[in-house]
Amino acid sequence: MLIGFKLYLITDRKLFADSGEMFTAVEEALKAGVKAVQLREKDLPTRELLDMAYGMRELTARYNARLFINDRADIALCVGADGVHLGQSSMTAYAVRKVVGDKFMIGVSTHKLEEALTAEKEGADFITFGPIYPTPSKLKYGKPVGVESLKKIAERVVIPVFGIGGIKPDNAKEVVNAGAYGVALISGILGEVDITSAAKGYLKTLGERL
Ligand code: 3NM
Repeated sequence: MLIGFKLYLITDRKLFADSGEMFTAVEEALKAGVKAVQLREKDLPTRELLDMAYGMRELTARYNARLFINDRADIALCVGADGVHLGQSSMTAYAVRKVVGDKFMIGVSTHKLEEALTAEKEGADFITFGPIYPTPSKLKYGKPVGVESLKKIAERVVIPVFGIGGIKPDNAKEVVNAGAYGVALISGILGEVDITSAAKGYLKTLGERL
């Protein structure tokens, strides 16, 4: 399947005073040319997450951008998202693929080769691999895996690999040079004061049309 984006923006409403501010920031990134957003608000009660997912679906659709919902295939299907992004404790890609069509995209977070190979075998359309570099919340994601291990992963899997974790303007090129198809990030865009220029910078590095 053609993925159609190389820059994968992930949300974190805790970077903002409220979720309205986060929507404004995501819209700025979409205006700058971001074509894929993952709604990742893991601690929200289901009903609130559903409401937010409807809102994000409406927003991303206006900019012809793909929407993924973290972990919750059910919510992704309910709001008409383009796909789900599964973690290592989520349902398996295999279980989800059995009940969704081929058009519904499945991304999987991986942190070692074995997880990457399993995700591919089970029908994932793409994976994230990381954390490549130290991240603001480093304890949550484990020790940085580095670009050398990214290189090994990219050589072994056929599906697109997005580098994730601590990706910033000065290291994005290195991630791509190591064989990543694209980059996934939170703070590199949503943590910036000038979201437009941050997003455009990554899109340019990735060779995306602006
Ligand atoms: N997943 P930032 S690292 C959500 O390694 C996430 O799977 C990771 O945030 C993984 O771009 C990470 O601000 C955090 O470093 C990404």
